[in-house]
Amino acid sequence: MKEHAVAARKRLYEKLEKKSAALLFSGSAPHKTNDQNYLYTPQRNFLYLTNLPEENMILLMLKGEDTEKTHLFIEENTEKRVKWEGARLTKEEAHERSGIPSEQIRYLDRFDRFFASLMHPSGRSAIGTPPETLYLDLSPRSAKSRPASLSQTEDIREKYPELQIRDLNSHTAHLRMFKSATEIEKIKCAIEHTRKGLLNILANLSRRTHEYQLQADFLHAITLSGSEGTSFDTIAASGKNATVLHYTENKDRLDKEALILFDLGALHESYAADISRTYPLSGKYSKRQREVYEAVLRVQKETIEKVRPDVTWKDLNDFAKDRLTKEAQALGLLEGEEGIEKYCYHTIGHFLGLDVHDVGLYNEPFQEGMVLTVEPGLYIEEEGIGVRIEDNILVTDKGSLNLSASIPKDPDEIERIIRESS
Ligand SMILES: [Mn+2]
Repeated sequence: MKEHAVAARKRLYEKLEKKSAALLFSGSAPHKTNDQNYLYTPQRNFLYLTNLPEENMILLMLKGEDTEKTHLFIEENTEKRVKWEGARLTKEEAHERSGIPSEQIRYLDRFDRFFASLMHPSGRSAIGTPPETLYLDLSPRSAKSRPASLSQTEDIREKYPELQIRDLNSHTAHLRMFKSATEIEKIKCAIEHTRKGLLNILANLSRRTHEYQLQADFLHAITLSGSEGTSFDTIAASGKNATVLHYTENKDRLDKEALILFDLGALHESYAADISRTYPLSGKYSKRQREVYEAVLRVQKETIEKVRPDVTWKDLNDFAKDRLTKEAQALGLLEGEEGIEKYCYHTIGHFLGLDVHDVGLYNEPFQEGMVLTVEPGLYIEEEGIGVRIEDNILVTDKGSLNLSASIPKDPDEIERIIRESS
């Protein structure tokens, strides 16, 4: 994984302008209540470039006329911190994990002075050519929120208004679209945890009474399997709840006649799986439930077949929408060609990686090494039926590979597994 980070930095340097600096922060856990914080989630671009999943670090990548030098700033271990929170990585450990030379790793309190001498070099302390361009991660978390790195660099931008600020994100998004063999292995591990979680759900399906219990069955199994947790809030949506796309309350009592839709995933070393399956709570799909389920399954399989290099997201979305329209007509939901948005109100999929909805250039044709989800659904509110089936697909040189093919989705197999475990 160290090799992966070294290679990622090398590829990023190729994209940066000469006489520039890229500045990335690892972030810190947001405050929750009183003296508690939320669990820390590593800032994804920082993690990608360093392999260091730790709070309060700064990465500074300097590109001169013909030099490239990476500097890292880390927190110093204090006796109190070691006793209360555990030890931070030492310089040597940070070097081991990131491949950044030890002599270029300093403590955080040195950062301001270091940056000042970079900008205003004077003989002895000259670090290199002063950068003219400063790349920051300017991807906003939402339309309303301000990118975190803007706040974190306020001071720098005030002191050095001559620095031209550029967004690093289009470059990192482009790099992160293509998964290395190491990354694909991690996604496969995340999928394997998820498979065990879903099998544990199936094994307990007939004896649970509430949605949250099945959510717990999933968490239990993936934790035992070695996953550090879920890649997003588990959706365990029975009956009509399945028609709410991001239903995560999981509080309702289970109606044995209903279907339950799970959209969930485990993490493996910060890489995500994202799988959806829809099971019959009675252990057997009713005639109508099976009709709808098989319609979605056909569309899903045919859409996966379409994934190959040079196909675009638009091609895939258009294809799936046409197929869903035909299926909705056959199910008696639609009469003409219009109106599928009533029964399927999301797009067919997204890139998958360090982020569940991973970064990437959604207008570019697929190429080998990309990983994406294919997840058609039909949501019939008036019938209390919501079905979504989602797999994780790797684009290969000539076609694609379904990385989650081992997670059962055939309706007969699902019924058999429930029957055998009840
Ligand atoms: Mn998804």
